[in-house]
Amino acid sequence: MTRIFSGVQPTGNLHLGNYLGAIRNFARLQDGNDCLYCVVDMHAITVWQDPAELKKNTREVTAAFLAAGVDPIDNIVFNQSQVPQHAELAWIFNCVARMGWLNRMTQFKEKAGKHRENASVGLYVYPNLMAADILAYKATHVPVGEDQKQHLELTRDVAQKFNNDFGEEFFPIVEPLILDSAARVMSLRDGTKKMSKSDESDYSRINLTDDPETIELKIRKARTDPDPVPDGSPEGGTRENRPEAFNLMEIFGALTDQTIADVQRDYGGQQFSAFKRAVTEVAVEKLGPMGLEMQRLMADPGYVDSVLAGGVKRAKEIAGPILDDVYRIVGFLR
Ligand code: AQP
Repeated sequence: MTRIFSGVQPTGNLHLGNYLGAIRNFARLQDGNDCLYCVVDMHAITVWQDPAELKKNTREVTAAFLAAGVDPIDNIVFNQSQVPQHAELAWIFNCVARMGWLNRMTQFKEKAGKHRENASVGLYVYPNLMAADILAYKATHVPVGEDQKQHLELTRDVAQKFNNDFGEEFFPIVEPLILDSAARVMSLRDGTKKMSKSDESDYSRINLTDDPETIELKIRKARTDPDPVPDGSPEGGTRENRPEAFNLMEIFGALTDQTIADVQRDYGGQQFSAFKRAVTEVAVEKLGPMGLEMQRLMADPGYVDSVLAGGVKRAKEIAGPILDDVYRIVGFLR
């Protein structure tokens, strides 16, 4: 059986990119696989989080999983901090991973930026916690976007080194799950930057809780150029020279399960004003019901918390014995 682990950080402003790049696929992967879907609150605090907001955002991500169709009975839905084995295994991995490996992580460099000396130590060792998230369950597959490939490679290196150091094939060497349906969604204001929770401009993203009027406004205001929708001909341009145009086409394609070629065939040569109306219609149709369901769930925090508590119990049942074995292998007295 394939065991899949994936997580989303409760850092607020869940958006269309999180949905098309990750959460939508959670529901698609659940059939026939053993899936753990985690709200990674310990990753979130590697940068400052307001405590009250963190609680709210943790429930919001859980609500998004459920509203997107993840079944919490078939799958394990939980938040990371309630399962102590994540932190325990991360410490072991802090002692397995090498400084040189972490120094090469491009996401740390991007997130820490010029203020490297002021970044938290947690942000630096984030990839070790991610390795622990996956290996505490001996997960075999992780759905990853382009941005997480390097971290997954580190998970493989950590598993391999642990196995070599202790002379036991204990951890599996996890495989990336590259999904055709996982889209990379770019900012509505700048087609060269990914749509992101932390972008200062709310107009750069469509939030999963936006109402239809807001979705319409954001798509209408989305940056494009004066040329018509690319039609696939050389004159129509490329993703490189028309990133915003291609981003809107990719969003439309992802929401309707069509390829760029399909979108070009149907809309190529039309004015963007007309195409934006089509994008709005499909975005409202797909996201509207989900946003409402998220709001309904958010209004019932007791229920959301009970889903997490059920997931936590099941997650501990898997991770507990694995950590016992790790401690035994390492030589800790039990
Ligand atoms: N723009 C995107 N397009 C496609 N997939 C995306 N993901 C994020 N942005 C896009 C995917 O969503 C999942 C959860 O991401 P995360 O919460 O762990 O954090 P992130 O990747 O750092 O997301 P953000 O929105 O960019 O947050 P900030 O601004 O806080 O850094 C992941 O599978 C991710 O690939």
